This record gives sequence, structure tokens and C-alpha cells, in this order.
Amino acid sequence: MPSTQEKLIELLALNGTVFISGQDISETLNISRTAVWKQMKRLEKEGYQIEAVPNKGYRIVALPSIMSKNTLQWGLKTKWLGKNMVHQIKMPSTQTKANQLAQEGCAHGTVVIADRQETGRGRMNRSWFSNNDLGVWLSIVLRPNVPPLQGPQLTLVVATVLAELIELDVGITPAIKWPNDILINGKKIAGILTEMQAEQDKIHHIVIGIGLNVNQLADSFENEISKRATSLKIETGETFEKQKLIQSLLKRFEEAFDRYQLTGFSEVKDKWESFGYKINEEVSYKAGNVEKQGVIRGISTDGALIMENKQNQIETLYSAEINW
Ligand code: BT5
Repeated sequence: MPSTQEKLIELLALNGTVFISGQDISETLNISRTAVWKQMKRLEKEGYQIEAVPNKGYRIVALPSIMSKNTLQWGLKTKWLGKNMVHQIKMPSTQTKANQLAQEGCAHGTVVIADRQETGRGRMNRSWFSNNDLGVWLSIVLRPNVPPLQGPQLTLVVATVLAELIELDVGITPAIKWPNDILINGKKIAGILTEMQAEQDKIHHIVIGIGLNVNQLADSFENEISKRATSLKIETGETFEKQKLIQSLLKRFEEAFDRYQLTGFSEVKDKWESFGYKINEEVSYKAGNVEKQGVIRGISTDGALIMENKQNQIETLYSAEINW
């Protein structure tokens, strides 16, 4: 159940720059005029700038600079994604929290966001460095209507959404390195972690974790990754408002997910390949302990990498060490 304050913020957000009278607020939220006034004072304390004009009413003219669930949902133009949201200043890992909420039955489209993560993780228990508020660290819980075998396709949907976000909102064209790294100039700017709970023919839930480096400077990164990692700020010299990026990411992902459910994977595949790193280039790789050379030709409908080997045979790789 949303709190009175959450309902008030939603009401003010709906009205945008238009004033809404104290009387209307009091009737809509079923609280007294004095309670309305008290709620406004509370919002001001939290950093909202409120304009109150006699005979006209109230409107919000500026949001707090600190991110919260309320500011993140303010102006979020999604239909279902992020309607249920958990935001905390710090968390061990949004992925762990989202998995826990999913187990407890949270809604499809629940989003968990942390300003910083103390123990952010990548695949196969690798660390994801995110113990600072310089990046976007979030996890999305999905209950998709697709067979478990197709679950991994969602990682590729997210990768194309991240690539488009960077291309269209930031103006740089990134590359997607199979299976799930987003690169700019060969350095990693974002990673995706997908975890799925399923039975033989039914997905219970998928949790997709997204880490996007935003405002880090070159010396913000841990030594271990400093040569291999980059951020939007390093690439553009600009500082980005994380809240806007998150809202755009959620809106873009919702659209992409709905379209994927409706039309299937082929559009995603084409888009993914248009961003694909080293597509049609030769790489060496190790499959089943054999060192080989081949040319990357794209991805298959189940998200595997398609490689043409030296004998001009097509190999479909589900896991392989590629020497990028
Ligand atoms: C990934 O794993 O790339 C998935 C990262 C997912 C992170 C998100 S943040 C929100 C959610 N909550 C979590 O706890 N996780 C998710 P993988 O492909 O295994 O790559 C991990 C490797 O990337 C590490 O071994 C480092 O080499 C490198 N790395 C770690 N932190 C990085 C960073 N901030 N930027 C770029 N590279 C990084």
C-alpha cells in the first residue's frame, strides 16, 4: 500500500506544472486540509521545493537532489516496470535483494536500486566494483511468459537496450561483446547478470542485474580493472544525472520487453548484431580444450555465438573462452 506521502507525490507529479488546490488534494487523498499542509512541510524538509499560491494551490517546482524511490518514480513514464520499487542508499547487492523479493512473490517488474553496493557481483562469483554512488546499480524482477530455454534471450534484450540508451541518450555508439559486456573503445562500461529460477517448462522468475558506470573518473576504478573499465564521464567529459538515466533505461527496457513478448527474438537478434563486437572479424578461441581460429558471424536464436571455423564450418558456441 502506498503511503499518504507517496500518493501525494504521485498526485503532484500527475499535475506537473499545474497547481492543484488544497481542497482537491484533501478530497482525493481523504485527509484534512491541515494534514495536507503538514505533508507539504514534510516534503519540503526532504528537499522538494513547493510553490504554494493562495487560491491556486500547490505545485512542485524542484525535486531533491538526493535519489529516493519518490524522485525515481517522479516522471517515470513506464506502464508496469518500476511501479514496485525498492531504493536504498546502500545494499550488499541489488541482485541478492531482488532474488529474495522474487522468492517472496514480488510483482513482475519490481525494480531494486542502490546508490552503492558493498558486495556487487558479476557472473561466476566475480566481483562487480560498485561501492560508490558513481554508477547505476539495479536489478529487475521479471516473470516472463516464455519457456525456460528462451530465458537467456532476455540478457540479449537488455544488452541491446543498454547499447541504444548509450547511443541515443549519450551520443556514443558502444559495442556488445558476447555474451553480456557493453564496451566503448574496447573498455567495459556496463555488465549484465541474469539469474533464473525455473521448472522444466515454466520460468518462476528472472532477475536481471545491470551495472552501468556513469560518473567515474579514470582514477575512481580499482587497480584491478582500471585499464579495462570506462564510464560515460570518461568518454564524454560530462557529468550525468543518474536518475534521468535510470528512468530512460526503465522506459526503454519496458518497451523492448513488451515488443519481445509480442514479436519474438528476431528483431532483438538483428539489433544485437548491429552492435556486435568483432562481428565478421577473426578471433582465436578455445572450445572443449582445443585452440581454434574462426570468424564471428553473429548470434543464434538461443543467444549462442555463431562462429565460422577455418574449415568454413559453422559452430554454435554456448560457452567458450574467446581471445578478444
Ligand atoms: C558482469 O559480470 O558483467 C555482470 C555485472 C552485473 C552488475 C550488476 S550491478 C546491479 C546488480 N547487483 C549485483 O550485485 N550485480 C548486478 P561478469 O561478466 O562476470 O564481469 C565481471 C568482471 O567485470 C570482473 O571480473 C571485472 O573484471 C570487471 N568489472 C568489475 N567491476 C567493474 C566495473 N564497475 N566496471 C567495469 N568492469 C568491471
